[in-house]
Amino acid sequence: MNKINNLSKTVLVIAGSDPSGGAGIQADLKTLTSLSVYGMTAITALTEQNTNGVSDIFEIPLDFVVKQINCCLSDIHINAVKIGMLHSAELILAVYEALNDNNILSKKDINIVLDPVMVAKGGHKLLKENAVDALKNFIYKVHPVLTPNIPEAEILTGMKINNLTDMKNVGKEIIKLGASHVILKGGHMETPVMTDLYIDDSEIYSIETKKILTNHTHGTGCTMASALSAFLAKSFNVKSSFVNAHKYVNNAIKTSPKFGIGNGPINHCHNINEFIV
Ligand code: PXL
Repeated sequence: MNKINNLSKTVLVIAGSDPSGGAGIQADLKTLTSLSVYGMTAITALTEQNTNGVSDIFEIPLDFVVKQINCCLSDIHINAVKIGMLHSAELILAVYEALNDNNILSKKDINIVLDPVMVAKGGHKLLKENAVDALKNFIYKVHPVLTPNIPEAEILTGMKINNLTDMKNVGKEIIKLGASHVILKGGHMETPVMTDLYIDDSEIYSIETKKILTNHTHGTGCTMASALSAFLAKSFNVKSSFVNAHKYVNNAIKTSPKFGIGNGPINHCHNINEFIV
């Protein structure tokens, strides 16, 4: 017997495009779909990239990013927002104003996940250096669920991370910057066991996993944030969403399809059953 999947929850993704399909908007939509959540997108930038890295960026004009946000929000209800690549201070402000004008920021039941994307794996800057203050201002005003990796957490706080204690301290500092919750991803640590942290204003919870030795991890950050937004959209609390999203990403890394000659994508479809007619 076929099980019919009734879609009811939706997420608006505000992020950049990765034509090679492993990161950005493409990863977000695959993740949301595989977790049975309806994704909508406002594209902030087109990147020229493949598994070897980003070689160019075309910024979508601000007014057109705002138009994409407005046309979605004026039509279809949303349960969560996922924000990725925001490239400039002007865009960060425009996105804030668009969410505010559409009364999204005052709705307590709509979680906003902000992945503070700064640098692509090959080193290409996805956020201009002079935009970090604007991003901190956004965090202060919006109180998002923030999902930094270690380099991003260091830039946001000006603190250095060398070990797990540093990670915990930096995470608590990011709560002081205004994030409601921090999911601090430990993948950049050179240790055999990798720790990802959940931090709120009263608790630190960690998930440890054996580091998977692979270079097929392109788009794990985007995927983690969109998986979180999917579970939040389904009304899981932030901690349970973290546990579920972590499991989803871990299994996606373990089953990566090994595409491309560089840093390949992960398997966003690992949880989808074969289509049986
Ligand atoms: O993972 C960071 C990221 C976010 N958004 C886009 C990207 C990347 C990394 O390459 O291309 C569009």
